[in-house]
Amino acid sequence: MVAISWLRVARIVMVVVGGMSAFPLSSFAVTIEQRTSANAAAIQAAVDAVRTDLGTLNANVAGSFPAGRREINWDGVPDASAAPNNLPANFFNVNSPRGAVFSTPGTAVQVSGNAGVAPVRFDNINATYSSIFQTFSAQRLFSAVGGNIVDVNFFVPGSTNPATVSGFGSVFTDVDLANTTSIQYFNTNGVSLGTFFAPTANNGLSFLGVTGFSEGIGRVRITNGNIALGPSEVVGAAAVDVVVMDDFLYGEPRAVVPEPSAILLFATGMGGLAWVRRIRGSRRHPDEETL
Ligand SMILES: [Ca+2]
Ligand SMILES: [Ca+2]
Repeated sequence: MVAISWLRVARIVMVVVGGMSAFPLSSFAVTIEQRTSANAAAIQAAVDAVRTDLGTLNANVAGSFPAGRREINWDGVPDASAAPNNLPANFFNVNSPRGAVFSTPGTAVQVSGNAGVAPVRFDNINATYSSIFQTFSAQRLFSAVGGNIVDVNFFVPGSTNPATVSGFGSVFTDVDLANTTSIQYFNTNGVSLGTFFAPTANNGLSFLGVTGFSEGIGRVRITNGNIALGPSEVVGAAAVDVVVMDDFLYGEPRAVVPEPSAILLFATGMGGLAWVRRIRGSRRHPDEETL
């Protein structure tokens, strides 16, 4: 075990110009907050900075607030929906409406157990895991099962109406390999807005949060390490990196609907086009070529 204190503390403000391979869309500005260390207190400032970017914490109720953010720390999930049981994919849109619905190319998602009830920090899957995973918020963590990818799809909380968020961040634990654990952000058309990597912190906590996109985020894809949790995954093996998640922070999910101003512009444009065609038609000479 390597004791790691401040490996990297960075607040990076990037203005990304379209055409770069990693950022295929038009120009946008992003604010990246990422810090890593071996204890929760050291990433607190980065988490708080992203909280400030996203706005005030909203209540866990149905419907959208005009602004602010939502959070999931997993800790209030009832035992019946925690390890060794899987978490219902829509738990945080139905049981506790926060507009986040999970899917995975694996088999399920799971929240870790509480002491005295079930093995903690995914020891139900591999008894060594509690020695490498720590919590940012005690006691529960979150992971995919049967895979290492989780997709988070956003909805107006408590509904099936698609929504977008203004930014998203996650705490990770035991990120060993650089450029491996990532969050990829997508717009509502499924176009990638960029992939960002979590910093490393062996046996520690990492945080990655990105805000400031020029368009809404309809989904994020979180890749945790390079392999699924499993009973035979050797902890400490150089090529194997198991990673799980703790707190999620994201902007208030807002309905995907055209802005009234956009509708007005579109209607005005169509009306103007029809007017031009009427004028052209009335002035067209019989020999004039038809457009
Ligand atoms: Ca937690
Ligand atoms: Ca790891």
